[in-house]
Amino acid sequence: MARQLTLHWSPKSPYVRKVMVCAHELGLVPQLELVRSVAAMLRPNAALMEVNPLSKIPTLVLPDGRVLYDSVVICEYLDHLAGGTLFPATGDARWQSLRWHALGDGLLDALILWRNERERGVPVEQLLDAFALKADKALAVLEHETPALAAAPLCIGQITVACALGYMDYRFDTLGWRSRAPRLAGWLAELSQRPSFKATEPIDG
Ligand SMILES: N[C@@H](CCC(=O)N[C@@H](CS)C(=O)NCC(=O)O)C(=O)O
Repeated sequence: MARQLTLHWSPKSPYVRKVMVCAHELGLVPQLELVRSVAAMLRPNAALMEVNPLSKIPTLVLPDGRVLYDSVVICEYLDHLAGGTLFPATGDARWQSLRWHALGDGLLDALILWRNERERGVPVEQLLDAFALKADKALAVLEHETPALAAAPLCIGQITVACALGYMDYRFDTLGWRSRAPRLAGWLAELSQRPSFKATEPIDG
């Protein structure tokens, strides 16, 4: 029996979800010990900072004590461990999947900052507008690229884009993005049927 990997985890974090979707796809969930860890920008978590100075989740502690972060590093480590194909090694498929990853992750970063800003007593309207514009433009690109997203074998790119869209549904349900990106919505609906996505839907609590 392989030794346990300890994952600092939360059911709400979209970055953790990326890791968990990869773990499900790769059959590695039984090797993960999930430690519920609270990570909030305004409240650094002293226990978490013992292993990750940035106080962020996901953080993965290996059996020999080495620590990995951030989410894409952990995803690639798991893929390597399982001999998976979620990170195409060469060629156009590699650059395509890494660019989709960057787009999905960048969208997530903007959504998280947007949420923080809108919850401040007096948000800076210019920032709110800028985040909304970036999300809108990212959706337009993804809508245009939906046929390619659907045609490519599942990799870190589609997983990250889908986690970003899932986070939009979770925290920005009033945005109504589906009417602006109907093909993308159809693609997400299909991908969301996979057990890896069903098992990792964000939940409060
Ligand atoms: N780039 C990081 C982002 C991780 C991240 O920001 N996670 C959030 C939770 S969703 C967090 O830990 N926030 C705490 C903080 O920013 O101090 C990754 O991909 O893992």
